[in-house]
Amino acid sequence: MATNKTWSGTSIDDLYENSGPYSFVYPPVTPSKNHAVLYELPVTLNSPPKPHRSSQTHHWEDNYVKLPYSPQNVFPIENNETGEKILKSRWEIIENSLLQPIKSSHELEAAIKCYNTRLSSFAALHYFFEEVLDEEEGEAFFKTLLPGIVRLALKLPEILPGNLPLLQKQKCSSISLSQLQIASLLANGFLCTFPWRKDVCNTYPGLNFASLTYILAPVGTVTFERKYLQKNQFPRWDKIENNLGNTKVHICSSETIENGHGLLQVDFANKFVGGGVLGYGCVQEEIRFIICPELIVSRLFTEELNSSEALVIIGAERYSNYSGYGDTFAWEGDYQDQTPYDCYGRRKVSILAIDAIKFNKASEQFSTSHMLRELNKAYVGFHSNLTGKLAPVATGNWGCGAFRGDPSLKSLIQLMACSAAKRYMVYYTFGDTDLEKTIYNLYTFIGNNKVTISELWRILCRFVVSNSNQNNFIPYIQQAYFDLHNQPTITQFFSTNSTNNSKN
Ligand code: AR6
Repeated sequence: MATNKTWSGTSIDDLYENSGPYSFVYPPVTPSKNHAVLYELPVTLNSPPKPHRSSQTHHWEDNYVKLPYSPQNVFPIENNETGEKILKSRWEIIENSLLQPIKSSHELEAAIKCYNTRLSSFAALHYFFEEVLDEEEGEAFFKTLLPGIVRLALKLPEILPGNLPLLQKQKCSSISLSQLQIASLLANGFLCTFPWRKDVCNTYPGLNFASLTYILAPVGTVTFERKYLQKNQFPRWDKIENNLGNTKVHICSSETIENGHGLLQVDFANKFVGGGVLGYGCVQEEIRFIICPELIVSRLFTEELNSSEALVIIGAERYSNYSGYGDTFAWEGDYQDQTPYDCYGRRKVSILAIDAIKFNKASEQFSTSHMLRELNKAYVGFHSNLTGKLAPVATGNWGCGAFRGDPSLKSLIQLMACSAAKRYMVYYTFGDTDLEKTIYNLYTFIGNNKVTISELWRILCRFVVSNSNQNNFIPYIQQAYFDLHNQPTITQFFSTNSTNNSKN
């Protein structure tokens, strides 16, 4: 039967339980010690939410983002006559420099270097204006777009008067910001007004920022939630008896994660979220951050993720279409995001940043400690204390590109984590139809044999012991399963007849 079907397993409609993509639960926005809400509630979506003012300001303290307009942000200036150094408000210098007419990338460089002397080369920015943009585009940038970015940046004290805490290691905490606040922070990032962070230099040649045309102020909000679990909060993978076949799986070779509407969409992250987005990276994470630039602001306050942590971002809007990948990546115009809002003004889209381990040698990933780390990392991202219908996970070859993992192993690890976290899984194979079949066959085998998490875990661990060749991984799983149950042959692999199974 010839068919153009590009998916296997459970249908997407079945995963949506026939109530469409937007019927899953979202965590509430309730201000608390662990949830900083930087705007006033409730959100109306008629105009940008009003900023929340704090009674005490913490704009220059260790556990907070140091905001450039803080009076404590000072800059040494030399007195021309006496040669003496005096401290001046850096925000005043920023305002004075940026309000001068700026007509070229060289003038922009000079303006920025008045208040940020740590920056080195602007060569890429100059190259972009001189060699990539045509004259008209360059003029439009300096006439219209740049003054808009400057205005947005300089309004930061009004737009974000509250305290912006850091999402620090080993703490579960959340920040909710309005889209306008994020835009203003990004505008400041673009203009390098955060002098105390080295990574801000990498803003160049990030002229993807130029696509941030916030001419109509966005009215929505975004929540950034850092998730952390302590050691004793993880499942005992060698003990849980969940039947993996009960986890519904949809495997698709034609779509990509960002089109998994309503699902918990995985960002194949770096432990420094965003990875190379402000530098030279252009793979899954960077592309996601470029098309949904509100994600970039997470870099301001999200401390490096450790192995039992994840970051979830709810509500980031998508602004761009794209084509290609890596070297062939190209911007393909505006994307009109039609995702509906939740009752807190957030687009109903959740993005989960989890960083896989980068393997130098393929065989390393089969070590028990590495598999355990990856399982726990996926689990901390997938699990939720919410009651209600949890969104299925939209994932794929997590850790299998730049980080050189093996998709078969990673698909099993993610299946186990989904099962333990009580979520279904959508696996996008990124155009790979063979992988679609492989994963479907593995999953069918697991389902037919009612393989449990603990059984699969033990089988995976033995693979290390037997030190088998990585290419034999899939036959190994199947044979090891039969060995575990003393079944004589390997011929029953994909039998749909479960009466052959040793369990019932
Ligand atoms: N949807 C589904 N699958 C995708 C998509 C997509 N949109 N894009 C890529 N893939 P990679 P990693 C598949 O290399 O190995 C970044 O710099 C495709 O098969 O981005 O976890 C981060 O900041 C691709 O080969 O993720 C980290 O530093 C595979 O997913 C580092 O890369 C893996 O994509 C993470 O590397």
